Amino acid sequence: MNITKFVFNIKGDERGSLVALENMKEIPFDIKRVYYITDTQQDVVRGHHAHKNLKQVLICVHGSCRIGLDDGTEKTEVLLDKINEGLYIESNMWRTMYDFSEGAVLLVLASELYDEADYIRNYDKFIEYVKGV
Ligand code: T46
Repeated sequence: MNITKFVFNIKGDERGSLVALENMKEIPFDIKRVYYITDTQQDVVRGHHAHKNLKQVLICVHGSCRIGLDDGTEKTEVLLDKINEGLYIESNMWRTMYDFSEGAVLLVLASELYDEADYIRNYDKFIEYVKGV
């Protein structure tokens, strides 16, 4: 499975680090929504769904977590543990997020506004859907 991980520039100096992300530059779409996930315990698994259209970039801006990806044929796992690494997840990809370290903050940049109709939350339906795409 081809996974796209972006590596962003860190504009660091003696004061600390700064990472800047812009539409259609570091991020390959217009960012319409930003959300972040915090306080997820290590034994919790989030996600368990896919999106029909949504594209997202996931960045663990503090701590670490793992992302499980499944395109209906292959499965893989990606570790996010750097403030300047972004995992690009395109549509039609089943995802889980797990193994959150204490205090982890997962930042997500999304190409669309929130739309529950874009979610596929049943794995069998996801497999059926990707076979028909
Ligand atoms: C994804 C992974 C990486 C909203 O009201 N607006 C939003 O923008 C989002 C993302 C969620 N919500 C509501 C819907 C649920 O009542 O927040 C609640 C938790 O959402 P969910 O159970 O979908 O959260 P995760 O962590 O399982 O999945 C989220 C995103 O929903 C999903 O698109 O790709 O993070």
